[in-house]
Amino acid sequence: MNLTAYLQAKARAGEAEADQVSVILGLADAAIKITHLVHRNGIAADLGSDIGGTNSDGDSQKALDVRAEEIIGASLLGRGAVYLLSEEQDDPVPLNDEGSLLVAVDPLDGSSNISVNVTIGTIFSLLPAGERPAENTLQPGRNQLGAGFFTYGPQTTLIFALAGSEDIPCFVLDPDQGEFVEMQGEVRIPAATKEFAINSAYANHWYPPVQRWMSDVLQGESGPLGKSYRMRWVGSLVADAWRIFRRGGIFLYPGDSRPGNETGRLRLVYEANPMAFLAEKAGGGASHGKGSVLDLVPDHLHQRVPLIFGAKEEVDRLEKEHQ
Ligand code: FBP
Repeated sequence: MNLTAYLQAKARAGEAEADQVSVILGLADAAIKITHLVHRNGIAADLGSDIGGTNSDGDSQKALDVRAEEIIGASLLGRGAVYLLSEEQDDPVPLNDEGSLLVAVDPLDGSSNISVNVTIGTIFSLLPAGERPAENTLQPGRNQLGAGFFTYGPQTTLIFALAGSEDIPCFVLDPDQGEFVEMQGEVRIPAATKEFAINSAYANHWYPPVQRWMSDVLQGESGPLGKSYRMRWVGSLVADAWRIFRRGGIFLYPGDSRPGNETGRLRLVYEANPMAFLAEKAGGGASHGKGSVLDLVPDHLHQRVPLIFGAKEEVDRLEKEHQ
């Protein structure tokens, strides 16, 4: 089944609102255009090169960060979203006069991987616009009406979930037909895992709870957890997350003692909330160490948060270490 047919069926079943269908189809159009750019990277220009600017978080912007955001903004015109909240912008960007949604995006996640042909992606979150959309931009992730992400890698893929539906469908872009088609297999994150994702280069900066957890993990079969683990770290949240939603695992980007990283690196609104929404729907956990990410009320749009998500047993173990 293709994405359009899938969403139309969900709308008929009362599991998706018209604006949600329209916005996801708009984002899918944008993802097809971004895929085309990614496939042409290095032919006319290096889209991973710095363009000299920084975004509101102080990150240097790559050419593709900017192009991806422009494409997404254009693809959402006339599609039921009032504002675009973007990791690349200080303030909400007006989209349409009418609509029931706010759309938060990380237009291009994994910027450091653009130039080296490693999977990157686009993350999105749908929030209710309410009566006064401009005053409604700082909502907890629990309010999300839908969330998901695209990966641009060996394949362009899409995973999303809607608040009104139990399903977590995955789609792959069929390059012959130029449309997203549904993939086989149910998305469920197993409670137990032997695979973790963390950038261990920062181990000496981690706080004691994560250091204790990692020490147990690294002791393998002879340690308290009695099993040997594998490590994976792509350096693109979308790529590590896709793997976890397809085959399980645990992801951590904790806070650490590096200046500016005390509360983590990933953004609550653009990165952590969408992943947490999907993880909880998929039977996994999503925590900032001391509770669910989805219960945090952002105090500003670019707030950073420690993020732990995936296998429930490991999320619970990490929360115990934080008590
Ligand atoms: P960008 O917002 O610059 O794309 O960075 C986000 C991110 O790439 C995540 O996707 C990834 O998990 C993390 O940064 C990698 O960070 P580090 O380089 O510290 O391992």
